[in-house]
Amino acid sequence: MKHKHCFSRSAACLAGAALLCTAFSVQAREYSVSTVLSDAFPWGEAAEKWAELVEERSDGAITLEVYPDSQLVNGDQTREFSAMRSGLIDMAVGSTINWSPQVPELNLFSLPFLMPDYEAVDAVTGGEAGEMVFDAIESKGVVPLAWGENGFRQLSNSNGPVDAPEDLEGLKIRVVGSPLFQDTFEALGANPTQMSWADAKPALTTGAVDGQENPLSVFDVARIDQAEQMYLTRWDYMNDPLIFAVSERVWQELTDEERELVRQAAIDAGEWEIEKTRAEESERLEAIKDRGVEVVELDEEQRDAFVDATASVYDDWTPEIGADLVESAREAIDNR
Ligand code: X2X
Repeated sequence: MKHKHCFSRSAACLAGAALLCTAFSVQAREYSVSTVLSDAFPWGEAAEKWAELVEERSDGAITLEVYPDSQLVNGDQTREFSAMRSGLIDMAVGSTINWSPQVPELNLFSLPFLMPDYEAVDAVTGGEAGEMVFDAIESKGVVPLAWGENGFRQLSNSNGPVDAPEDLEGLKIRVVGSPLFQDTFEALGANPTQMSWADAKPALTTGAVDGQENPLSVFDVARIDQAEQMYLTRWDYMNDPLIFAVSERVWQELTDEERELVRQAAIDAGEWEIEKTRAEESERLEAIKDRGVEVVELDEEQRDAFVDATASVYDDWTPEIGADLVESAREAIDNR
């Protein structure tokens, strides 16, 4: 956190009441916000929106400075949560995937084909399961405030159309640094390689890997098609929610009123970003198709083959995530 003494917009300062200014100087506080993606992507836009709302509503007393590209953790996005916990990072808008090595409950969202549609996502994040996830984060020394969304993750590769697990046989797929993804892609017969986002595009461009998985917005903005990824399978196999959070140290510094302000701004920024991300999906898909990418849509039978092939992931990961949490999420989805 940085202090900006006697912030310029203070009317007292402008009136030249120097003494008053010293006596009542409002120390504008600046906090760092870490993100993996910049504001060229919905993810970074969510963080910028949060910053904008906090600055506006606190009349400049609190400012948030967004640091994209995982730069505060030298590109290693799986260290973001620990850095927030230890107070190196003040705040973050982070992915459940990247924080899952430290918070096993977050693997819930990566269970393959758990959430079939947006209603399912909202039922999980907005219900008891979402609260359980937030409690798990809080018990690790980070204060979660609101949800955002990176989106449903889709599969791309440079080899050919994928509409059955057999098509993935032996393909080298870049996955995020979370062991669950390793298991999912091994169950599908692929050859997964964990690497950071910073390393992903070079690895795709050089052909070190054949494929990757990310939401349409990421594929579109990062121009993954330029990295030979001309086949995309829309399989909606997992939704990647984002979480707005604050380190415990910073939270302790805030007054009750400020906490409420920061929390409400996160909720509003998250809702704004989720709506925008979802509304943009169809344009993104068109843009991707216009660039010549062959898009495969799965019918029910084809989708079921992927569901069956990845069923073992549930056996291995449910104890890790917590059977109660998985059950609560399933109930929420069934009753959505
Ligand atoms: O690394 C990725 O694939 C990304 C950008 O989607 C995440 O940070 C989870």
